Amino acid sequence: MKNYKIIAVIPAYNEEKSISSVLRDVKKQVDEIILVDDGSGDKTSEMAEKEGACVLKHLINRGQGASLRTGTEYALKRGAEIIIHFDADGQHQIEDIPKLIKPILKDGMDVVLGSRFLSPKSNTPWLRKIVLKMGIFFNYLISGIKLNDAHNGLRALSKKAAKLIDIRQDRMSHNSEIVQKIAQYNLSYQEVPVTIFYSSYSRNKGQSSLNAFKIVWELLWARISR
Ligand SMILES: Nc1nc2c(ncn2[C@@H]2O[C@H](COP(=O)(O)OP(=O)(O)OP(=O)(O)O)[C@@H](O)[C@H]2O)c(=O)[nH]1
Ligand SMILES: [Mg+2]
Repeated sequence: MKNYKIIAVIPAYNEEKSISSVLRDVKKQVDEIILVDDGSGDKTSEMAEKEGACVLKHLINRGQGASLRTGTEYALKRGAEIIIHFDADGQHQIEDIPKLIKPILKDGMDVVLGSRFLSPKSNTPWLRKIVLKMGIFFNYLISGIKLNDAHNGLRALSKKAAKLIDIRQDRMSHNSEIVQKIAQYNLSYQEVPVTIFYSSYSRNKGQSSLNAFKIVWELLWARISR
């Protein structure tokens, strides 16, 4: 099982408060970590280097989607067989990583998506729950795929899936884009329960619920301007 090279790609924007402990934890579960510093103005990069992560830097802030694209491309160059997308803000749990990897290794799954709604331990705020349920419906409309969660940044991609899913949406719309591309390339997928923990830190830093409108617009625009 351990012959597979597993690389975690961690997008980070001004995460100096959480990054060291996240990296120390993730290191226990993967072979390598690629941290993409998305134009942070704080010590995110320095702290990540201290923890031994391979740090790639965007000179300006480009968004989580662009960071994942940068990191995923490099992970493939480094010979990753499985790529884990993991957030830098401490909301994801390392115990969930083996659950994401298993369906790829055991059943040859292409993509494994984390679902916070399949885990009773997630403490998702009510407004975020409503927005995410709308996101689930939106993803269904654009892809025909009905999931239990939307916009969950914790996922695992096989090498094949990572090569096919070239993320073009720089900001938060990449989550829906990934679902759309799973359908487009007819990739196999599975959802597994993962716990997303909303702390006061992540709530203050995290996304505004109004971003949902921006995501819908960005994806519609991508279709119109194609
Ligand atoms: N906000 C933000 N995060 C970024 C950016 N680039 C990379 N990230 C990283 O992307 C990850 C997710 O960002 P969040 O803003 O927490 O998004 P989220 O977890 O989907 O949303 P919440 O449910 O509100 O926490 C974190 O590890 C961020 O550090 C960026 O431009 N803006
Ligand atoms: Mg977050």
